[in-house]
Amino acid sequence: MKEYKRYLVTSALPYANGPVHIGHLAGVYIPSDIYVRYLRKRGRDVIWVCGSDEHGVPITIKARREGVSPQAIVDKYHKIIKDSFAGLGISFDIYSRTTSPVHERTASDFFRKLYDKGEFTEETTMQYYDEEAGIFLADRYITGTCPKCGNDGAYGDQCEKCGSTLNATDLINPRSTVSGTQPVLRETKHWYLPLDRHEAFLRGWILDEHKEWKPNVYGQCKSWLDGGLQPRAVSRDLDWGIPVPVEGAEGKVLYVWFDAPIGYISATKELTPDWEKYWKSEDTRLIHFIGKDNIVFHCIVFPAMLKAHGEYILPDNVPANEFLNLEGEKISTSRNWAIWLNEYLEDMPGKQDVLRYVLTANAPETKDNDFTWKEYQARNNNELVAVLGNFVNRALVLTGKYFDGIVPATQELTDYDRDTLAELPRLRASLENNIEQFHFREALKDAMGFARLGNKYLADTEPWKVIKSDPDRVATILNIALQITANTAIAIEPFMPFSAEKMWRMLNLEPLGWEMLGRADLLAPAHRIGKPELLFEKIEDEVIDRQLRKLEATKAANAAANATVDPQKEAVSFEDFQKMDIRVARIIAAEKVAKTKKLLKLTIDTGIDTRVIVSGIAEHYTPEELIGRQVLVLVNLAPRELKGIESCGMILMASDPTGKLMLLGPNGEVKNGSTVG
Ligand code: B3M
Ligand code: ZN
Repeated sequence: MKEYKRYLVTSALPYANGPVHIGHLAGVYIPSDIYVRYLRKRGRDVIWVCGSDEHGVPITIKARREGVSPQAIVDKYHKIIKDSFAGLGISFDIYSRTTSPVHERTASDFFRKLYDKGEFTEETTMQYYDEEAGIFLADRYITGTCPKCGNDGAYGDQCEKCGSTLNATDLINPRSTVSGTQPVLRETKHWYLPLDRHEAFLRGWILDEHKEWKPNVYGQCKSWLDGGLQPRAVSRDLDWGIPVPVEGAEGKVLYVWFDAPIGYISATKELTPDWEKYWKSEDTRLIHFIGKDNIVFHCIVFPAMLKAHGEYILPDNVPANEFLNLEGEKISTSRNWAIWLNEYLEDMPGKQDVLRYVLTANAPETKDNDFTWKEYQARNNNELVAVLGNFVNRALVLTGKYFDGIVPATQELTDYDRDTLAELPRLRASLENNIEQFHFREALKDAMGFARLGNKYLADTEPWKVIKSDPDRVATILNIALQITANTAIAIEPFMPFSAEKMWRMLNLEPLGWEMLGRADLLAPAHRIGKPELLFEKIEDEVIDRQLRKLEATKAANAAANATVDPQKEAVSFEDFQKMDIRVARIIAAEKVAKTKKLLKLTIDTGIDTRVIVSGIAEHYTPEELIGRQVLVLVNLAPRELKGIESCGMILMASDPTGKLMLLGPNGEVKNGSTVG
């Protein structure tokens, strides 16, 4: 492989129309943070840029819905996103935004350069227009039925169900998401990037020269290229975005996917006056971390733009991940089905590394994966607490107890000691290899391998038993255990920086560099270690149950929002209706029916008699809430037996679409026995 002098790492710019969630983290930000922390720790010249994607229709739609300006939306979410990334230890060198003046100028100049070089074509086409709202309907402003899979919620640019990229005019039965009306076709002029002109180049560059790309990335590129590339519009009729910098382009802005990737360049410019060294030298290795829905833009469209521009390098790799689901369902911003990073940080203070660990251990590297709170709990309790935390704690506490916190010198080494120490460089080699290949799940296993090795070593050598008979042997054992502890701290640092920092404090050492990893002389004899603290705490069921209840509440809210009322039943005659004898009655006693969850035994004064009715409302009302209330009762329903109790009649209730039950009664006091009809 080519030797590079420096690295330029980018991570997809999140849309500033909502907070980031665990899907974004697992797919993009945690892997790139691990990679960059590793490169820095190895002393490589690396910069890592990111920022908020603040243009495009997702932002204007949100603004319209909330009745505020797009600027207000992006200001709000840019701050939430930026702060929450920092809270999780995502260590960008810069987190910028695409409404920054540097970006507007950079993107505008980029467009102008391509325009002047004749790299665009101009086309006048018919596009959908909303006559009521008075706007052209780009991208997500329009929905309809996907021509490929029949999903009737497909957008004008993409079907989220089958993943196809669409043009608004492909949609069957198009509707405006602004007014709900059926749009009409109107003429409009736009600039297009003729991707077909770059097809031969892209084929050679990707299919021949980048066979090492991940199979999911390479495969997607190949199918795009095999399908033949089409010109793509790079402008839109919108009033939010960077104005198209040419004559006769009033009311037109750059397409968000044209300006957003240029955001990587602008952010680098804002970060360092040396930015050209990173973007214009073949000695730089450019790597884009993205999610799978962004592959075409980063592997085909942006490289074509960079190539057409002529001054910039192209990405050497684009390690895109698949998607993460949540409790078996697709994560969705619009359905609020997600774990939002800002909420996680509030709900689970001090547990940044737990999330980083779980999302890496279970990262959707080669296929879609599922996050569950139960797995989160199990990985915390069985791996972080029981393996990593337990090992580090034992090594430090025993050193405190037997040697007063002073690192003991080794005496004679046994074969087992030597075999154990020989594992250290082997684990290092595997860890490095996995990180360099973007196999972060495997790399994390290697990092945890140091702690597993130490745990096993202590369990096998049992210093707590040997101390009575052979304190010299224990000196050797604890020296080795402490060397493994320091190795563990180096190895886990890219993955769990907060815990690594704690470990350095406990070891009373400045963080050691990567070059020390694998060695057995990281702590000198006579060095005094610091105070042991707990690295991880067990997570109890109630903490997990609270999170699960939060998700259930989301489900209930979605169900209520989407619920449709039942269609009308078959007609009945007036005579049939009159057969039903409905009365106002009062509940005079109520108690739970033993061994059931739902049933209450109610004693009712119907005005005719006093009788018992068994009713399935125990989950909705307590007995105390019911006593004394007037309700409506169908009194001539044939009696039936429920749980051994004869129930004579039925209490009438409204049931809402989520299954919630509500009693009905007269609108004021009425004599019991009054008829209803
Ligand atoms: N904002 C899309 C997304 O979040 C987009 C990425 C831009 S990267 C230049 O999926
Ligand atoms: Zn579809």
